[in-house]
Order: sequence, then structure tokens, then C-alpha cells
Amino acid sequence: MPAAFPQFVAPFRAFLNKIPPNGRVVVFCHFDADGLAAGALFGRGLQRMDPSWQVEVLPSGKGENAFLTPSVREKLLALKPDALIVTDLGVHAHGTLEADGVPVLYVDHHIPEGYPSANSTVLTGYGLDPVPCSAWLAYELVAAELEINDLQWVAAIGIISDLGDSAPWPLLAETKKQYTAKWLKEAVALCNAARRAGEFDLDRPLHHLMADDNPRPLAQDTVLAEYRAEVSAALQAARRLPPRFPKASPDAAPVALITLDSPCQIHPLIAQQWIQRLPDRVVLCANLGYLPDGNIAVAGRTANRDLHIPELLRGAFARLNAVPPSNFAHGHPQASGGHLSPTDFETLLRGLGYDV
Ligand SMILES: [Mn+2]
Repeated sequence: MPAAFPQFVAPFRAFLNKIPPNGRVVVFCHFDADGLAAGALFGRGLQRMDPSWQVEVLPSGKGENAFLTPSVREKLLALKPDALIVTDLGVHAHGTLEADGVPVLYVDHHIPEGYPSANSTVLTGYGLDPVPCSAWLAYELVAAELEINDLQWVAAIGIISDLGDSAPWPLLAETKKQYTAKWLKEAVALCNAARRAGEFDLDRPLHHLMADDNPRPLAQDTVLAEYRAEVSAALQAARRLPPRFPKASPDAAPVALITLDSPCQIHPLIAQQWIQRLPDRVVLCANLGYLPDGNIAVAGRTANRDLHIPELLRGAFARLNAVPPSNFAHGHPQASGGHLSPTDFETLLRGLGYDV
């Protein structure tokens, strides 16, 4: 079989060649199903490539930005990696451990926010057609090195999660046939329940993805089922919360705000649920209870292609001669947000035209 992404084969091999015998490799992955699947594929794949390597897969934490959260660098350095793979966490000019002398490989599909200067390799699906998600890329990169047909189900979990049930991955149909679409879809739902639930227990789905030989044990994990029930109860309660609008005035922003207080990562889902009903607004959902440090998680979504959420959020701060924190209001014109201290959150609301 020819490589699925021939342009990535040599750079991936060049990165692997930098890992010494007995070397430590850390795979830092996003905590969603696509990120966990990509992390597990690298974790299992690299261990098979060279059993002398010590490979550790580490999912990202609540509210962490791989590039801008200072504690991330310390956490990764403490693992003393000889090489680092960062996957499904974006690509940013700040880099991660390049300046600490660690070779870094980025495997991702989000819009790159610049490129790290040196000592890094960026393999991104962004700009390809179709855009492969991280688990898809991870599978094909490893598959170009060694036969990993038995791990197709791991890739399928990430791919179905990010790209849907009819994702254009050429191996999806045969993978569904072999493992059944039912168990794969259940496994996707339970992986995502784990990161949305208040427990934020990523070890459990990751352990399944790293150790099992099919999706069924993950899909039938009773603890993961409890997480799913917890998330759906939280969603049901949050759905009843009414949106609030800024008081009418010529410079009131076209926004709606839903405020909730839940340890579950449901704020992006709630924002998403309101956008069809409020098509000429940006829907912001603020979750006061999600982050452990007392900061407020804000998810913004809009169905309106003429609205630009990062600009609208920055504009609200600018109106009060304030600047948002550096990791706020990035991302996509129709999907953005981030984390704010209570003071910054108040500034945002005032800037949008709310009485606080
Ligand atoms: Mn992804």
C-alpha cells in the first residue's frame, strides 16, 4: 500500500531518527476522543517500532493551552523527554520544548497560529482536502512505518468523533464492518463523556485505547457510562437556562449570554444549541464551575457568517481600553472563547453592553 500522506513520511522518519535507544518519548495529546485516539496510536505505534523506548501518553488538562499555559512546560520537562509529540492541540509560534533542546513533532489539523522557529516538525492536515483529523494522521504516519491494521478501531474512534459517521477515511467502512458501527459509536460517546464529566478522568478511556484489541470493553465500561449519565443530566438542567441580552442601545453587541455553574464541560454544547434559535447573535455560554482555579470558561458560537467572534470579544475589551488575556479569543470566526478571571469576565460583559 502506498503511504496515504507521502509528503509526511520522510519528516516523520527524520523525527523518529532523533530518538535515541532507550529514549523517553512523551506524547502530549488533546483530551477529546480525536486527541486520545491520536495519542494512543503514537503510544502503541512507537512502542512497537522500538521496544527500548519508554513512551508515555499524557492528555492535556482542563483549561490548558499547550503553548501559552506556563505550567505545561514545567509538567512536560519534569517527564525528562528525549523527544515530544504534541497532537491535536494546535500549532503556535510560541512552541513548547524546542528552546529546552527537545525535538518536537506536531501532528494536528487546526488553523496553525504561526510556526515554532527551530527544532520542530509540523505535520498538519490543515489545508489538505479533505482535512484529516489528528487520529487519522497519526494512524497513517505510523502505518507508513509498520503494519498496524489491528489498531484501525482506535483511529476510527477519533475520526468518527471529529468528522462524523461518514468521514472520508478510506478505511472507515471496513473498520465499521469488522468492529460494528454500534461499538465504535458507543466508544466515541464514552471517550467524550470522560472529558466532559466533572471527574475529568481521562486515564480510563486512554487505558482502553492503549490496551484493548477492540472497542467493546470501552463501549461497555460501566464507570464511563456513569460519566455519560452525569453529563446528560447537567445538559438537561442547563438547557432550561434563559439567555440574557445586553440592554438595548446603539452600541450594544449582537450577543446573548447564558451563565451556568457546572463542573462538566457542557458550555460549548449549550452555546451550540442556541445558535439556530438566535441566528443574528453570538451566543456566549459562561461556565462558572468548570475550571478548578475559579476562572470562568467562556464558549462562543454563532450561526452567522457575518459575525466574527474573536473580533467581537476583543472589541468588547477595547471599548473599555482593556486587553484580554493572551490565550483568550483565538480560534475560529464562528467558534471562539477561552478562560477569564472574574475581573476580566466583568470587563467583557461591560464591554458587550451588559449592566454588571
Ligand atoms: Mn481533533
